[in-house]
Amino acid sequence: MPIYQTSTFTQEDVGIHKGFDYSRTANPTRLSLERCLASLENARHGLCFASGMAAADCTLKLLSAGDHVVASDDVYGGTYRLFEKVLRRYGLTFSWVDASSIDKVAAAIAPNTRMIWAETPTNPLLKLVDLRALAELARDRKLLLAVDNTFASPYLQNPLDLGADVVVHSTTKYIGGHSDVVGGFVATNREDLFADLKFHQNANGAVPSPFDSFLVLRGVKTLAVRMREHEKNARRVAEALSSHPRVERVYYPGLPSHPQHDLARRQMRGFGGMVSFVVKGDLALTRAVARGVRIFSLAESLGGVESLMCHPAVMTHASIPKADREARGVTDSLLRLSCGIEDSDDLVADIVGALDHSRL
Ligand code: P1T
Repeated sequence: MPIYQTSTFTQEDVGIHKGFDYSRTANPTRLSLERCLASLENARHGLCFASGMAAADCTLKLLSAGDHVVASDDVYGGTYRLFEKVLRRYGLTFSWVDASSIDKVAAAIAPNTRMIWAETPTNPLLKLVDLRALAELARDRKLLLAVDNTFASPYLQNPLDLGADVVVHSTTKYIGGHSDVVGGFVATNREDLFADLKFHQNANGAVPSPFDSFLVLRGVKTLAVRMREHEKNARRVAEALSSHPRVERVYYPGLPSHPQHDLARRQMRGFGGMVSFVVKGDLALTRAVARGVRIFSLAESLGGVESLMCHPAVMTHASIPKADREARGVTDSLLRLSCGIEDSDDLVADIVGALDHSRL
């Protein structure tokens, strides 16, 4: 697909265009990406955005002032910030619950609840939400179910097939895959929701450029091969961390010790490339481990070909109040790894070396 680097399109006559009139509304390169990503999510409709947050924001525009959302409590810090610090000002309210328990989600539903928002696996604790069970609850209670599928990618999980109404992605991550573009995506099978989302996409205008759409299209061509390598490396790293004396706990859905390992096997086609772990020690020791890695780069984001390490409490999840964050398990001793596609032995040696040699 070429890059249609144009803002506008000549028209045949007044009010008669040739399929495209203005690039905020629609652009051929973006449309090609929207169709491609929709097909990967088995969706009839897809819409692309300038970022994952813009995609989430547009999804929440399906609601109106006075509506309530039940959201999974372990989410990307920016999602929490958007919901609590922006959308609350416009009259939406949110309850944060551990959505790995369907009973807790059900108990949080109020008369004005309109949507359930879930991430699975969650960022950064890799908790799972049973999407079939959640979809059944949402159907029974006539609520929309929106799922942020960024951590799994469409290669490993398709929430619409499991009953979700809307699936959301940060294409910045696995879909783009090369840490060179920021983008977002929303898909649905429902005509009414698509019409509303499309209206808001055009009204808000948080759309990706033609060049960024091209970059994501190019990145997604290798999604399958990258995901297999990410997973192979994550598994090796998770196993090595599990037996390290300086590690208190490892979060990885592919480990049989993960409390929802069976659900991961049923719901996903693999376990993904993200691993989080708790260092036995305080913030100072955890920082020392982060300083000790050479192949993992210390950076926010995930899902690119290069391995990244992040300290959620100080970096990606800093916008969540400390007490809330710690109650959810995002402590000062937690580190998150996005395992890239480098050599597995190199990655294991890097992280084990950093743990072995870290000094205060
Ligand atoms: O960064 P952006 O493309 O706007 O996507 C936001 C977003 C949405 N959903 C999930 C699950 C995410 O992880 C993110 C972005 N996350 C990071 C930047 C991070 O390091 O966790």
